[in-house]
Amino acid sequence: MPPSSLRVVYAFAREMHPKTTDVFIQYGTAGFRTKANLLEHVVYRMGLLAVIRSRVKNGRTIGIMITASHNLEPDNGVKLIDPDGEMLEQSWEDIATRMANVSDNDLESITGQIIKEVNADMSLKASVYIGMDTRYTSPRLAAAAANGVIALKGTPKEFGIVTTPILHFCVKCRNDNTYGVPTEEGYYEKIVGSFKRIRQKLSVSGDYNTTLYVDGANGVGGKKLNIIKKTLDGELDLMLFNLGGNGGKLNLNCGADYVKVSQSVPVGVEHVPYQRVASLDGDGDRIVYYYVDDDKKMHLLDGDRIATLLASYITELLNNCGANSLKLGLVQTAYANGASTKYITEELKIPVSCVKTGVKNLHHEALKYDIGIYFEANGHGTVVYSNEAKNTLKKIDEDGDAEQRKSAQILLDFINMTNETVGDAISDLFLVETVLCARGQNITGWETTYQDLPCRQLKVTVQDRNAIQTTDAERRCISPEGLQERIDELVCKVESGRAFVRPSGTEDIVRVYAEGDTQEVRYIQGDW
Ligand code: G16
Repeated sequence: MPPSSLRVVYAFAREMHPKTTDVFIQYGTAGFRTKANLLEHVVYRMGLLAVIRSRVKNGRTIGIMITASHNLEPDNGVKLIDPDGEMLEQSWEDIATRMANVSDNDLESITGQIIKEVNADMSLKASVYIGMDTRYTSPRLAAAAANGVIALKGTPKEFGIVTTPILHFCVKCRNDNTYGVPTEEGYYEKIVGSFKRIRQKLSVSGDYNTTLYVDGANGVGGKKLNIIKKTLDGELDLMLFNLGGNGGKLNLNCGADYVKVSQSVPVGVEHVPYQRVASLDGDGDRIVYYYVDDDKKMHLLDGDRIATLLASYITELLNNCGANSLKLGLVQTAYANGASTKYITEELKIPVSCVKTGVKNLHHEALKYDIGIYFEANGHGTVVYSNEAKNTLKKIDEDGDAEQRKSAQILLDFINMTNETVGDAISDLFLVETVLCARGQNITGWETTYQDLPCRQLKVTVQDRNAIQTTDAERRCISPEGLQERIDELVCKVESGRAFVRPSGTEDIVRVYAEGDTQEVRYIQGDW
């Protein structure tokens, strides 16, 4: 594409997606997120950037997802997906921020500069997959993204309403056809197909029952489960709630984030004592489980619990098939409950690392292991498996004895059922249900593995959240001066106490986390 053609970049911007605000916007924990009416120019520019990125990657497909995931309906957002289905490479986040904030008048020249800096060959083909969540502002933004792609002569392909993980999956498959077929049907075939295959190898026994209640957060995840439900052949009986009808609002008093942060049951779900419920978030990339007891008390089984459940089951299968040489590790963030970390290191004897919030950070750390399990406590996570791990298991499936082969086959199906590109509520749901079924376990059995330390999370609105800066995987605060000392003073009075503050990268707030040996501690300390 000759440089003179870049004029069209400005023309599209001015005529169709002008920048109408001077509010600075930054590529945060999961892309750009803010009020939907401030985003159209940003999304258009991400269409441009996706084409440049595709050309830098020799024409491999890049993804653009329009979503603000767990945020409430008035917000929206956009994130880019790299060719392997992973989040955008972090060194490009600054480029994205530069491009999003420049004036319309300077857009043409900045685009030209960026093309030079990243050495993009603009004569190559470029392919961009675009997906969106169920927000009413999403179609308009998806159209802006497609216009950005067209302005730089790339080829957009629109997937309509999909979960974020489905789009990640399709991008990966488009660039690596050994992973699967890059369509929504291809996703169901791989994930749900593996679930059904594995279930036929396991008999439903013990305390496990096949009924699962689901809180769909009035978002896309529940809608997709409604499609899947009809194909499960009785292997799992899904009772779906919060599917977006009856005036239910996206993520409002429901969904995984609400359940985890408020530690309350969502509205819109029928509650039967001891019935396990899976709660998804708005774009289907997070999941937590819970149940209520006879006293209507909610018991939460969050991302830490899912991580430990999967880690212990995979370890068991590895032992059974004699593949103990494979290195398995778990990745968490500062939000991980201290009791879970203790259980993983002392009982499961699995190495744990702690990284900054954001699945992009956890994912890369997990890739250092042959089998890396990563979960944020908020229910965002998955498992990644190295080629070495996959090949070892395939070899055992060919050469091992009957017992070893059986475990290797289950593990190979388990791998196939995992969306390795990113945290995926639907894939995680099938993984959890598989483990519970294999163990004949109900949700209270799962809960007894360890006891969470009582914890509390708050959102605090401040004038400038970026005044707070952190270090040590966000566990310590280095600015403003004196804040960490004050936290330390309070925490040292509490048995098993731990607390930290950090600015959110998805909402205009500061997050505060604290845990201690009893829930009452928060009252002793006063204003929690
Ligand atoms: C996104 C990220 C998660 C992160 C969450 C909250 O989730 O993908 O990794 O934990 O935001 O981030 P923060 O605390 O910086 O606001 P989602 O589900 O909203 O995409």
